[in-house]
Amino acid sequence: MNHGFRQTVLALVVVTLLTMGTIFGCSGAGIAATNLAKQPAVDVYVALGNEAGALQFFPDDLQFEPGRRYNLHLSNPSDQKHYFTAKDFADGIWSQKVDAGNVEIKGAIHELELRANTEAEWVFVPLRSGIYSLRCTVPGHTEAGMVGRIEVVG
Ligand SMILES: [Cu+2]
Repeated sequence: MNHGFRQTVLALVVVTLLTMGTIFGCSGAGIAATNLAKQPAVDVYVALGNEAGALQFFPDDLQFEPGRRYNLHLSNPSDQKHYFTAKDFADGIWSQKVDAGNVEIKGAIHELELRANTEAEWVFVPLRSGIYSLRCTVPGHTEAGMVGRIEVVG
């Protein structure tokens, strides 16, 4: 089985289990989540702004594959707060957790605010492909170009 095919099969299994859970009220989603949680995570690093105060994401173009588990390391090295907002993308993923400071947050996450000089890790599995927009919703930042693109392909 080639890699792409395996991912497709995995994504279908996940969707099927999620659907079964909905229809039968059983723990299909729970089973899927358990299996997905065991995959080693692919590390991805994104900085929100930089020390010089640039209103940009570094990098501003992200690619993920459905069915793979990612650990998105977000950092804000600047002296002002920034948001990582990608609501449509977040609707199509399974969020395992967000680790921020000494707190681990479970459940659906749609938006993260990173205060100056902070870091967070978002562990998730994309479930459906698509092209999504990313932006910082601090007033004026989107307009200044603090936007990005997230592509889930496969
Ligand atoms: Cu910003």
